[in-house]
Amino acid sequence: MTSDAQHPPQARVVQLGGLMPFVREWLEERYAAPVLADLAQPAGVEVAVVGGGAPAGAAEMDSLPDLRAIVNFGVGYDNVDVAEASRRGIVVSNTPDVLTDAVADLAAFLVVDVLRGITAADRFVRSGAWARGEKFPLTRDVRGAVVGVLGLGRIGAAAAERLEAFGAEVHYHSRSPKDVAWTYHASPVELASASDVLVVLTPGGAGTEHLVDAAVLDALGPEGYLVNVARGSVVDEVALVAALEDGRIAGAGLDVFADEPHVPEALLARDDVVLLPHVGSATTQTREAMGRVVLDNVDAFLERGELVTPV
Ligand code: 8YV
Repeated sequence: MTSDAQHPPQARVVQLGGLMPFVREWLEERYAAPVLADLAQPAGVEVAVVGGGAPAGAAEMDSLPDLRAIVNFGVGYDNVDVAEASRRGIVVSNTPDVLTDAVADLAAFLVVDVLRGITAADRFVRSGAWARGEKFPLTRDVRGAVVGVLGLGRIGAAAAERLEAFGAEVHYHSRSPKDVAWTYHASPVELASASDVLVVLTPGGAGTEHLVDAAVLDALGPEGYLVNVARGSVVDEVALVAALEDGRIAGAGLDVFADEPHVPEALLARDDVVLLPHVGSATTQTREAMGRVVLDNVDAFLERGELVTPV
């Protein structure tokens, strides 16, 4: 095929938003994949790659008449309108498994942090309080704490194993009981009332929106902590801020928010919350592994019309 600046080769792969620079480079090198805005000729594009929660909905699908696959960089795909895609015969993939350990690590770290006050203690030292002779308050053992995992999928189970190694007692709620030794609760409210720390690890999307509401937070209670490494949409953030302000829960560890990268002003000032910039999978090794799953899906789809990790 010949090409020049006026007649670039017909793209088969396009980049939608939210992709990390190294993934964009890989897509450019391997498939000469342009970004949607630079696409000269939309006809013929079969695969769209998206990441970072950027939308892949009806508008993006409308602009790509020959689209047949959406490849998502990320295990969560609430940014993709899967129902609309399947109506159009478009298949969707994500990046499961390769990020399980990194996200489960971060979930466990946040549980340890909210109980032991690690980042709060760091702020205490930096503020000069220790040097002034103040004493950092006693915290709480992880051993013996009841950790309630809300959503016992791959990441939830991996987080539970880590927390068990710390001596925590694991309880969980999922749509149905699993074949595990941990204690099942039939609803999020029941799980929260049994838990010292409630760890949110469900998928995002309409099915779980505000699953953690004021009633769940009240069930968690004034000694209870919330940890969320799933999606901000799963927690009613207004109810969370109110519960913290009223002392109806003890604190929170949050890696995800309703309107990222915006964090409610009220949370920024509080010492009883740990705030992270959505870094559950953000290690070099894990992000590269996710990138390779993306390429495997694009390759498999272009070669044989199949995805390796369809949702
Ligand atoms: C990333 C994530 O923030 O995989 C997910 O669902 O939330 C994270 O790994 C993001 O998707 C990377 O683009």
